[in-house]
Amino acid sequence: MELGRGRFLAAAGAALAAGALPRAALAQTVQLPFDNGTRPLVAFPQKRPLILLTPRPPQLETPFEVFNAGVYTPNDAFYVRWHLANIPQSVDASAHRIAVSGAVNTALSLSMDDLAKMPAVEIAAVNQCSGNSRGLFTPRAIGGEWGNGAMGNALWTGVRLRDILDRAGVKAGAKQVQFDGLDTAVLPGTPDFKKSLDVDVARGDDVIVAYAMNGEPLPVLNGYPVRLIVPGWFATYWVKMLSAITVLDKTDDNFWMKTAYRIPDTPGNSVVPGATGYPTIPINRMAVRSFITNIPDGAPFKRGRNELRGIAFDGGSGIKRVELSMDGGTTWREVALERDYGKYSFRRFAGEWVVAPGTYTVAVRATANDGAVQQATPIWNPSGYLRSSIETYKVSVI
Ligand SMILES: Nc1nc2c(c(=O)[nH]1)N[C@H]1C(S)=C(S)[C@@H](COP(=O)(O)O)O[C@H]1N2
Ligand SMILES: [Mo]
Repeated sequence: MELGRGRFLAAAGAALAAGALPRAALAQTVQLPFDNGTRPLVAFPQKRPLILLTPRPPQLETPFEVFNAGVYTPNDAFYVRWHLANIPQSVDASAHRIAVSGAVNTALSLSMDDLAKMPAVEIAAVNQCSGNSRGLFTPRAIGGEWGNGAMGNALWTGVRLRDILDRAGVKAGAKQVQFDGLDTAVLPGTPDFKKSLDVDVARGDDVIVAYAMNGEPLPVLNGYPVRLIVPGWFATYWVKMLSAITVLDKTDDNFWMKTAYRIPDTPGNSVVPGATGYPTIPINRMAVRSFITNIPDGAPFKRGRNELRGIAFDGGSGIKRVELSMDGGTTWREVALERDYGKYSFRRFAGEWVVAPGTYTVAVRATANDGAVQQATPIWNPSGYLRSSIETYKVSVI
């Protein structure tokens, strides 16, 4: 697939780097709810205008109102995050191959046609960046200052990774499975982006090599023609433009596993700012979260009957309960959950509230089927990962 306006990425990148925003971008900005949170809206290929964090590598956030429009995040609104600046601007799917090698009995080179001949599975799953909501960390954490829109929910179609591994035959004693994509670093010193999963995780029922997203080919920026989907786990493992699957007989010690994307192995994965010397582990499953989707922060509300709508999700046990509070979390009221699209999907909810004029702090709290419940006090870690505390919204009723 050719990217429409093939050189747009590079051109937009160069223009933005030079400080000259495309004209369309100047018309509209978004204010994320933290210091230095003013961002332009910029349309990249196959994307509607999204909130620009960085142009090269592209990091684009989904405007939050998109999550109110439907349970699935449309492909053209789906957030984008890449680490390395050399991203193919088009990929010829007919020539694309996934090399399966390492500690296997038979090395494979799989074409898209090969994948099409294997049993297909479909799964609704939330893709959330580890650093989603990092901009809300206090004190601030180092990294891209995302609002809450570095996430999305899609229906993914593909083949089970396990079926691919079984075809190759994983050797006894294998420890991890490593994934690499077509993107490369600009500078020779920058480590290539590779991620690994333990063999038992990689062989899970729901881990798929996906060639469709919401019933369509993946947008190039979301990994066309094929990417890994690890439902319930943070998106750092969801390697895009997947080109190599390597079975390792040891634990992966590449930069992106050993140094980056690690969380404190402490209660709640939280530490006191400035702490050192604590053990860390690779980030893994997502924590339970919920958001209201139909009240932008600070927006006026009408007196009387109002509907509050939102979404909740967790790391794969599914949502058991969602509660709303109009008094900042002193009293809570359970609301109705809408249709269940599966335990990895966004779960929508809706509640009615009759309110008198005044100012309110609306809060939302979800409980997952595994018993985890959102807490009022945010966790903290130096990379700004895993935000999952109760979100609150200031509402004035006039
Ligand atoms: N090939 C490749 N895959 C990648 C990345 C990357 O830099 N290169 N980034 C990962 C991270 S950290 C995130 S958050 C997700 C973002 O997925 P999206 O751009 O489809 O939203 O892609 C993951 N897969
Ligand atoms: Mo990420």
